Amino acid sequence: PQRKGQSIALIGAPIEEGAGRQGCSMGPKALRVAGIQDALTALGHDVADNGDVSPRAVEIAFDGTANNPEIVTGFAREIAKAGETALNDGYTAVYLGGDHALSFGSVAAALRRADALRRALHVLWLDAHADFNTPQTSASGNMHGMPAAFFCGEPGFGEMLECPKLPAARYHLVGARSIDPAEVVLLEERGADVNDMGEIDDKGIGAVMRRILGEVERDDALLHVSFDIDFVDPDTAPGVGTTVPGGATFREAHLAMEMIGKTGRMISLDLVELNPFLDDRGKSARLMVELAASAFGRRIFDRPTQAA
Ligand code: B3U
Ligand code: MN
Ligand code: MN
Repeated sequence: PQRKGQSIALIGAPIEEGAGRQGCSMGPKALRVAGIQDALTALGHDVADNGDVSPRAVEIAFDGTANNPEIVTGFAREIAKAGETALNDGYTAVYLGGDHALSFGSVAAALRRADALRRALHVLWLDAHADFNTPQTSASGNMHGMPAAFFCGEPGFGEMLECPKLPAARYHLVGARSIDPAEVVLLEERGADVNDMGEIDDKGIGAVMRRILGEVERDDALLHVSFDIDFVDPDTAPGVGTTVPGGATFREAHLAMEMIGKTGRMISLDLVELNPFLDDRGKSARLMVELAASAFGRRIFDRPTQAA
């Protein structure tokens, strides 16, 4: 059930070097201006703002194509450290992105925490993309397209970051509508749980989410949620660098977040890929704040929902 009165730590991760264009570094500020702290406090939670992590560029290179590996790795390590500390101190971590490369660090922190507690972790990836490239498969070299391959244990990331690996069956992609051919092959081979937009159109977002969250319950697992704003249709959320038409509606996104909240199993949440430079008068930033509130218990009316 929904956990009331949680301690929540906001962790700003102003990374943009994983993306192909600039602007995501302004995301943490935009989410703060849009009122993320007040929105979660109003729900009865205790919300600490831990500020932004500052990266230390490290010397690292990958075989293949990977842009800005030094700064992305520097960010990933600092994010993992800040996240792990917050989780160990009993906080639910909310990462304010920043491009999706922040999830190299945030998921590493969640995996370390679950491992320490001897609990299984599931990762729910709400995204138009699979982010399952490696430096060997990526055509763009943009590392925001790679974190899921990394934490599912694909080779090619060298000494980037220490963390336990996620079995691919516990990587649940929802909302996909742009997956590269090499990613399709890898996702199939590894047995990842891919739910594209066709699946949502066919079954409904409620049924798709119920099946996934049922697996989380079955495993008595913890949940990390990675919310890429391009999961939502660009007409509704224009503040994003890589727009893909045909995304989730406002209402589908809210229902998904409400269902996540009701499980009481989410230990960490990424809010990523917001590009305030491309946004329309704060529209996308405000939507992300509202969706986070739904995941932390905001309800229109507390109706009982069908169990898993
Ligand atoms: N799969 C492509 C495109 C992409 C992934 N994530 C975003 N775009 N935002 C790539 O570059 O890996
Ligand atoms: Mn993404
Ligand atoms: Mn995406």
